[in-house]
Amino acid sequence: MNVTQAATPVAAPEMDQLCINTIRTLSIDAVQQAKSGHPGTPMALAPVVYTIWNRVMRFDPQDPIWPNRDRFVLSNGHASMLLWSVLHLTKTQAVDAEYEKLGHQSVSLDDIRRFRQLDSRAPGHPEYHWVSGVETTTGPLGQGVATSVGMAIAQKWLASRYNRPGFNIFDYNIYAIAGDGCLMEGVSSEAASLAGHLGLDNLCWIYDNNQITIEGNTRLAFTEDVATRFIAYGWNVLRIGDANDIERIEHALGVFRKTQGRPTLIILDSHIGYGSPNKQDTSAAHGEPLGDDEIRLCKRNYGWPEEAKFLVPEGVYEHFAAGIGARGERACAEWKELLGAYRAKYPAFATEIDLMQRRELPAGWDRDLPIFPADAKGVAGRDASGKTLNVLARNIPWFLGGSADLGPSTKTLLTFEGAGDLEANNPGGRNIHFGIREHAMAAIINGLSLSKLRAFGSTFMVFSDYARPAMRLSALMELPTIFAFTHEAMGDGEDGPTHQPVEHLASLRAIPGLIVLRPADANEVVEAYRYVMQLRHTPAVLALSRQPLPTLDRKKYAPASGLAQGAYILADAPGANPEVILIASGSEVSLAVEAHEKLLAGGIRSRVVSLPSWEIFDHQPQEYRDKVLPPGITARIMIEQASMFGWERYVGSSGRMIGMKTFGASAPLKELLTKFGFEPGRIVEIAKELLRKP
Ligand SMILES: Cc1ncc(C[n+]2csc(CCOP(=O)(O)OP(=O)(O)O)c2C)c(N)n1
Ligand SMILES: [Mg+2]
Repeated sequence: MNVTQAATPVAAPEMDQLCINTIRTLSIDAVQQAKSGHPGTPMALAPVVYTIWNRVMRFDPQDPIWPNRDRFVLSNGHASMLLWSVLHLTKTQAVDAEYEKLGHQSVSLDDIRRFRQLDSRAPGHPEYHWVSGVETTTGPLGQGVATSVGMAIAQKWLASRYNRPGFNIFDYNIYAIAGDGCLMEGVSSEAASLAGHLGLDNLCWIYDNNQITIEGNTRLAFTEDVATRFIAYGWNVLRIGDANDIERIEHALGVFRKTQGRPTLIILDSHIGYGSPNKQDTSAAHGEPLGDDEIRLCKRNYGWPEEAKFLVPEGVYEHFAAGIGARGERACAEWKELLGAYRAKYPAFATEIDLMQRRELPAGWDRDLPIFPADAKGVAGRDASGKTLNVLARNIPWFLGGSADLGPSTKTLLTFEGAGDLEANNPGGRNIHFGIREHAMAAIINGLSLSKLRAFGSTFMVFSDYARPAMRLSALMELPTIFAFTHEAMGDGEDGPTHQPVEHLASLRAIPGLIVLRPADANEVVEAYRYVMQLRHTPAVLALSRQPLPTLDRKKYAPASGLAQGAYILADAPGANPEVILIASGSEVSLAVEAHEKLLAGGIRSRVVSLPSWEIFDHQPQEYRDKVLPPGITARIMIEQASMFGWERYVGSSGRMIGMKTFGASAPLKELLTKFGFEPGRIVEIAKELLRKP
């Protein structure tokens, strides 16, 4: 039976309770209808979500991308029905990728009825980009809270650069809800440690301490003292013993807002499946529909009409409109007025804010980018990157980043006048010291990017594995994040197999929507950054060499700007009529060029294709791709110091590959190149074999 339009329940509890129970029952009904989902946690957390949204948060449902809004992150993303319920009940409006309002609700009641179904704006987990009002994609536990640290760093950074006396342009807070799973995951520990170090007092995590996860009670695997851990991190820790006590919750949130110099953790003791006589406090309430009989019992407990489904009682929408709706609208309007006055007084800063919000770049962003002269000795990819990053960061005030304690080696330190270190007492610094926390680094970069800052992170390529789950979310969220990974092959020779990435390029190339670029020389590094900086909705990895790579003579060979096509003909056979094609990326391009010269001298018509990016090349028109790699020429050799996985697509079944099948070895690079066959002579030999020439 469908009684959405039913009148207010007879024994109407007070309005707060009615709203809370609306969130609970929408969640229960949606999960039941979908025959899948997670009802228990929304039932338990409806009061805290209600309190944050309707009593505390400054968020304007009419303008969900207002830059100074408070952020709400549901890190336990499986409880997504909490978010769909509040987005619906607050009538939050939909906005498109171009930041235009679409004139309809972000989440309709129909979407909720179609929870977890194709095209519904109420998917299984919160999806940034898909549903307006979702601040970050969550579901992989721990990511949301880690990302929220990036959001908090961003707020402090924005405040530091743009706020002026009488103009608090950025003074928002970040609220994140986390479950046991989020706090068990390592990434949240990394992020919490850094948040404590940076004294992020704009950040409040609410820990749903229900002592239940999927396998049962947390006694099974999680008996640490979370409060003591967070106190040790330097957080303020509050505790609420009853998740239904909204006055206490509101009070604790007030304490958070008054706390200075440290983040706040509110430990909220809750009962998963609250109100369910047979499932409350059991893992059975976590991840499956309650079933019709149990739902009736729950509704009876809530004083709800037992047969009603997807019921939004009279007065509920109005109560949200009078709470968050009115408060948010007022705050947003006041802010827009403030920004108007600010614009008159600080026009240049206001322009920056405008540009940043639309992910655009300031005029002259690429001025003074270096041009490297031909040089056989060459420049290391990481050095060219460092020079380029410094120019870009000087030109783009809101471009910032850092590395996981490898800055001196990855050359990502910003050294120009005024760049500064981002620290608790200098929140406007441009160098972020993430510490040896690659996973949190990537999640924090996501948080910075979600806050519209342009952010980069860096470590050795081999440790990209430690950052990968958050990078995957970067791609899923279509964020223009930048990962500068150095020591991208065997250049780290003596450090040996633990430091020599092999499968990393292949595994990063496998992430949909992530652009991977492995530049061949210093000028390709510059072009790679030029390309990447212009991306507005795409993350990118730059794979950079540790060792110097010859700077190719661009008068003799094709210009590095060809990189923007993903692959280009660097050196060609006479008459553009090759019989063999050498395809390479990064450090192997110059080997291919050497081999090419030898082949030409021996009367063999070869072509060298520099292929720094599969993803970009694959997006070129067929005609261009066929020009670079003519289908008729099947004698092809690929050379890359990495797993060959996937290269067949360019090499074909008649071609050959020189790549890595093992984890490398510990030795000087020169010896490794000989051992593993990365030598021009070998390329020449294989070319002759392929062409059956002596
Ligand atoms: C990284 C990661 N590992 C595993 C899962 C699968 N998973 C989803 S919810 C859950 C249990 C979470 O327990 P808790 O955070 O306490 O949530 P509660 O059931 O209390 O809401 C697990 C293991 C996941 N979503 N993400
Ligand atoms: Mg739990």
